[in-house]
Amino acid sequence: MSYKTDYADLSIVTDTQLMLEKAAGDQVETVWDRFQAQQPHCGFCEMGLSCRICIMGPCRIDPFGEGPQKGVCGADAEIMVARNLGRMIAAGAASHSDHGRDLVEVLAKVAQGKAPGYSIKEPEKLKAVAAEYGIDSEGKDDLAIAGELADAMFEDYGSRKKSIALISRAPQQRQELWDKLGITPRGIDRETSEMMHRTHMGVDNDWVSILLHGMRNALSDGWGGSMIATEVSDILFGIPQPATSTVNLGVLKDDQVNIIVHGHNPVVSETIVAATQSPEMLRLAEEAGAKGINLAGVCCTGNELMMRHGMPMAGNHLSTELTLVTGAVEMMIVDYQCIMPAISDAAACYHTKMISTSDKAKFPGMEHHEFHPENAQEKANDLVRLAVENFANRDQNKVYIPVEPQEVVCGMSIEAIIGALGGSAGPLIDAIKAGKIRGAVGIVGCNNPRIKQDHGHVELTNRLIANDILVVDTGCVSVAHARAGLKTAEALAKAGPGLQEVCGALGIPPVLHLGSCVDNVRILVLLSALANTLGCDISDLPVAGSAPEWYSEKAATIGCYFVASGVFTHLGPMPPVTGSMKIVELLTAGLEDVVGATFAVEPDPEKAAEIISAHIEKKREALGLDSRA
Ligand code: BF8
Repeated sequence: MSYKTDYADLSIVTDTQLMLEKAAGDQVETVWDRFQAQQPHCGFCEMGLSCRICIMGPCRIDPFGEGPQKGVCGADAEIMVARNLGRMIAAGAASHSDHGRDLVEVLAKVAQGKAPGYSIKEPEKLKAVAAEYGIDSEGKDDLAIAGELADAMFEDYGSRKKSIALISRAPQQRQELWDKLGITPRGIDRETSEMMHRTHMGVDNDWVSILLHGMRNALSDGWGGSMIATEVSDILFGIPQPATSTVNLGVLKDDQVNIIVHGHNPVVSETIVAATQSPEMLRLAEEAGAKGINLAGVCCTGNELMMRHGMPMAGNHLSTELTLVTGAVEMMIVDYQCIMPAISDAAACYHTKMISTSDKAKFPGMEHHEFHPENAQEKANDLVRLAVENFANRDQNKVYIPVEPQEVVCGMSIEAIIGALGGSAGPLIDAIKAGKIRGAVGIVGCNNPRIKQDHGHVELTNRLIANDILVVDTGCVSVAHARAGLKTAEALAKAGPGLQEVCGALGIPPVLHLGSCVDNVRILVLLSALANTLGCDISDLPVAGSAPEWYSEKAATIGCYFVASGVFTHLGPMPPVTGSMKIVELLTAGLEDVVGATFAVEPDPEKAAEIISAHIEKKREALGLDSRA
């Protein structure tokens, strides 16, 4: 069924190339087949010039000026592009922030003693975050503090505050700038809801005004919903610490029960970890003829488990179907986000049981086992038992595990990075000032079949580290870098002399794993700490963000909160904005005078590395540091 035999054109990843060949032989359709079937994509949609917000339409605007220049309501290109981008940001913010809310609900249930299987793993962090919300922990037990913190966080989602709590972590001048621009996020749900309102026909028809609110909406995610998701995950499940693990399809075991967790929220997968380690389940697995139970992750749920438990990662976004094509997976358990609705079609060609767990994320071809804080522990045991029973249905003739696993250093939370630096950001700042490290780049986001899988990430990173630029990663990029061996001590050989010296002395690789996509907020926290220590704003730092293979609305939101926070941000694929050159100009140049940072779009990673390096040198010069500009 696969349309192309030269799989090296689709991915730089050896296991992907080999599995695509097996998929073709097994008649399994993949995301690349469906991508090909969609060609050519709609040019109006690619430019942001189509609108289906109301049913006077759908409408489109002719980019060549010959056909209609306005929708039925009168929306011109600027309004149409801005409305579409605004709704994209709202969807991304809603996704991350609803994930955060689910964690706060677990925190509240833990406080009430109604969530067996969950507990407060980090009481010190609980107290520290509670203090940021103005909660006095004196004389209170952990559960009482957890209850008050959950209530305070729920308030951040509402309409009663002038600003959300955790923006106080941003440098003072950044907070003042947001106030001046009128983009300080007031409530997490409020900003998303307001974006949907503003972009209804006949509300906000000033494209600048829509896009400014887009930044406020994105900030409500970055300094709100996503930040809450990360902090509560740390409180409930532990602050990640450096560990070694393994990555790629080689992490699957042909003689064990293989369970894959997929999605984003660790609420379900954490209970699965515990269940797979229980003596009862291990005994059942042995009775079924398996040598053990092997739990591995894909996408951001995988990142959450890798960060906190050193669990192996089988792959990233474009590898999710191929994980099943190994024929070695007894069960895939999904929560939500980035789970392709077609994934069960791949599972149907093998014995894999597909399980959905969230009331808000149901899929064709999956058995639904709904998890709640009250029943999660019990449900996790039920599912692992079902997976073990399914081992008997595996057809070993269909099993193909194509490669050996690659080692990776993971678990670099901010706390862990500061620990590796000896207790403060001082040594990192000294290395930047001395020019041994020129700057740092957060490379984040997805895979997208528009770009050869992992090529955008790995090529860019190779060039940056060779140029003495430290790289931190999250999301699907973290798997790309890990698969390419960039998160090992050996990868230092690829780094420039300064980066090699500093990372070598600290015993860390040149590329650091910061976690899942909500964990991009760890980058915001680190940048705030650096800016506060240097007495400058985030926009003054020699740093950048990059999403070389992004696909998701969530990634669009992340890009917007990076830029609104003052971080110059590179994108590989072009967002759907080229229908309005005024908006392209604003995003790639005009925003510099507004928030001190812009976007740059460049699909070629070699050129992107040059753009990013030049930006970093320019910032060094402005700070009075030595510059290669
Ligand atoms: O939140 S990097 S493909 S898995 S959207 Fe999705 Fe993109 Fe992967 Fe994680 Ni993030």
